[in-house]
Amino acid sequence: MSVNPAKQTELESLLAISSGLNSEQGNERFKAIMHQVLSDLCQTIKKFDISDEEFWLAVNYLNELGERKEAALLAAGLGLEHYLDMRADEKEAAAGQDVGTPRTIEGPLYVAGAPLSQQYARMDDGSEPGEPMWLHGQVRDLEGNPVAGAIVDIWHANTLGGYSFFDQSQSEYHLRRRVETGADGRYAVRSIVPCGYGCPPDGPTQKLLTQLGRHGNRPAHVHFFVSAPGYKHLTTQINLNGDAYLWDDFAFATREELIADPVKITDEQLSQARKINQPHTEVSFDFTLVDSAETAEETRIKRARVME
Ligand code: MBD
Ligand code: FE
Repeated sequence: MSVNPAKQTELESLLAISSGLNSEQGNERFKAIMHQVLSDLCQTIKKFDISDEEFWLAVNYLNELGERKEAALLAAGLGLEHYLDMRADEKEAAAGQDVGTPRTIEGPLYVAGAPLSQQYARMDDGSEPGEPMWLHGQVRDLEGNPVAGAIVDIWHANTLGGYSFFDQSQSEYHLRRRVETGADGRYAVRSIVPCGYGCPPDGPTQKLLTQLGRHGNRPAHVHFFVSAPGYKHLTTQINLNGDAYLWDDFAFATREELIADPVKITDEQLSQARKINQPHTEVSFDFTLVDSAETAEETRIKRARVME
């Protein structure tokens, strides 16, 4: 791209050169995006008459964010990850495509490679005295037929809102399992009822949210990747009804169709059949997958993930 310096202000010339517009090398799309971002930033600096002190505070904040590995957490908290979902929903609606179970954000706490088993798994290691949870359901297609061989990849927090791997006090892959559905499309796991998540109170994400007058809490929830050959990959979560943060999620992931009602089970025979042998909480959730002829749609989007 060529730049005519005669027709530009000093700022325009600076931004054109700093984003490589006068270079033959580099990536054109990236240059155009950087040029927009830098222009917007300079406009903001001017509009708010940002002081040097404020500017360097912001630069140092980025370093803190990186040091604490919280950039993806902040992206969720600022609603940007949810905005990606809004755009994906919009595109599907505009194309008149079928939708099954709605998507919602993955969040920053997935770990790939959880143990895989058939139809059933126990997710907790028995080390916590939490309320036992029987979480189960069926994976179906748009016609309501069971989807066999679907992989239901499940992860959730413990009773303190912590996720294994990120919370080093938990055992490896604690509360993380993959279950493959059988001919009936069903999955079932025994686990413990999760508690809601809160951002690290001493971290940069919470620091920013506090400046916005916001909290950094999420309602109790369970994450899912659901995938099967011939179907569009689904990234979603369920939120447990009754949580105070159900409609006040700092990450904007709650959707009407994704709320699950926890049911208290006191029936002894049922508890024994599930080998829980005590009163527990049942959570039922079925998934509807949309068929796809494009194999690229069968897999989750590419993003940096632990163990992947
Ligand atoms: C979580 O558990 C989560 O799901 C998201 C989106 C952000 C922070 C913690
Ligand atoms: Fe989560």
